[in-house]
Amino acid sequence: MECQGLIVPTTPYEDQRPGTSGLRRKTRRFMQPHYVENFVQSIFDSVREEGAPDFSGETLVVGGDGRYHNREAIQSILKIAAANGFGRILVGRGGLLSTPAMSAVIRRRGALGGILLTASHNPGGAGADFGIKYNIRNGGPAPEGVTERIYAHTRVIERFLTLEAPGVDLDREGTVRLGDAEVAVIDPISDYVAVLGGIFDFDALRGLFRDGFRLVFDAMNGVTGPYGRAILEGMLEAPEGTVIRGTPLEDFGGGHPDPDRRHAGELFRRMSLPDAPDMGAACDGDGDRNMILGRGIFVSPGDSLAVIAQHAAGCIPGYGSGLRGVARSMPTSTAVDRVARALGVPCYETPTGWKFFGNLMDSGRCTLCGEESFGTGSDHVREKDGIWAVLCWLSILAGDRASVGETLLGHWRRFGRSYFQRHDYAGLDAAQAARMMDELRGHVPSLAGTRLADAAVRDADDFSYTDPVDGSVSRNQGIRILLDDGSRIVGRLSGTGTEGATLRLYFERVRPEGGLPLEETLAPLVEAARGLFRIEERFGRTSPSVVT
Ligand code: G16
Repeated sequence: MECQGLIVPTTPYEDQRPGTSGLRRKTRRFMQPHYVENFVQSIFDSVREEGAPDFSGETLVVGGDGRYHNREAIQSILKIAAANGFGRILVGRGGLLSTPAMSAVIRRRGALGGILLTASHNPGGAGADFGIKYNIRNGGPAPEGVTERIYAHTRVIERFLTLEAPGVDLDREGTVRLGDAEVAVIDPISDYVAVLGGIFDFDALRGLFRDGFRLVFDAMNGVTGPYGRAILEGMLEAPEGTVIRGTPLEDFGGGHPDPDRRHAGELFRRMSLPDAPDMGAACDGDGDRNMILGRGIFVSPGDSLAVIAQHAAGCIPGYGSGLRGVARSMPTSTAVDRVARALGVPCYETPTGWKFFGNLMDSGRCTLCGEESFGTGSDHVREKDGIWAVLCWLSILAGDRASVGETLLGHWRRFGRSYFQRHDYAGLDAAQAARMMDELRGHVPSLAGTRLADAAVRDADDFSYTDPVDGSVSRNQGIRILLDDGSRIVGRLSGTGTEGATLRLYFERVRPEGGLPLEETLAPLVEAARGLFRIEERFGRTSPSVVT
């Protein structure tokens, strides 16, 4: 395609600092003139400055979760990337690439990086949310140092480069030229399947379904629909209809594509019926989060990580030689720590955000990682991976010929149980919430040695993390109150919201027995946190907006 290169003058937007996972804002914000262009040009300017001055021999990958504005954003990113000199640009057919599939494509094709259009589990639509995330050469989300440099560029940007050219047909696989760049529209599934094929025994999983195992997989009208159909119903021969809400929709059918009790209500209902399937699972809009259910039983994300770690070497060929280590984000339950101890492998505690796992995996320190926010994954890619987690559970159930409930009970019997809950207070005044965190930061260290919720406070601080690989330090990552009976209260502000502030409070109490009532077991910790955070006094809230 003959195209005219353009240098377009622009002025900075003040609000382009990426959060926990990329830049997330209201879709209408992204639809303002040059909003996408400024951010994308800032990504390229910062990468160029960091030692990749010439993009002509480099590949860039582009794709998204299919939400409203995905295609428009992709068309403009293709032109900016071509104008900035990329030799080759790969884009998922239909503009689709799940977040873990993006990671797989970057790694398999040796790309410089990728640009993902997603606001993950946040709703989609003109009145909802949109996001842009940059992934680096290892396939993982850009670390903080990189996102801060991108942000610095957004503050001073004066121009972006683009081309005057017609749009690329995103629905037809094949190669076209855009200026000097070759743009290839690729199958969004095959690289990802090739990576999973190196880990799982697909024959054994086919055998499970052949023996009548019943799974319901809720794709929540997000990007995993086509992946679920191809992998579960296609390759593994699960019956047609195993995948529900399998068509990606721009507004996710009007719901939040967030795999939890509220938003996957139909799946919960089915799993509580007398003739419920053997297993239920759901993924979020971009396919990196997952939820696992058994008959009438919910597997908490912390337990899911711990169970996968416990069984990986025995049930999943890709981990047959054992795990090098495991990692979890700080608020995530300590269930996996106990498994790591039993396996004799290290367990790392990182701040919230998958990007913190990248260095641990790249340096061979850890194999499995997970977060309380419904994320589990391994070093096969550098993102959390919803369908991978489903295949892990299927492999464990196929290997042990046990149900989800039996597997979980067996785990609790051996390792004890982390009773765990997260309480979210959404839509708080952001300045007031920041003040609260500042006050607590000053106050909590003095709690050490005092008594709280029937136990002594062993330690209390604002979590700070030193990356063991590059020595970078991330401070102010959340208030931790650690009790001497293993219980924990954690409080931090969400980094993914698009309006006001959300306070997340996490409660964990470890007990040897598995069958105690959850709410009652955690009640003393909840009560203590109420006093410490003074939520009612500060915000007039008497109960959380969401309990997970
Ligand atoms: C993102 C990050 C996760 C993080 C989660 C919650 O998930 O990738 O690492 O745990 O946000 O973050 P916060 O508590 O700051 O809202 P996703 O699935 O939204 O990309």
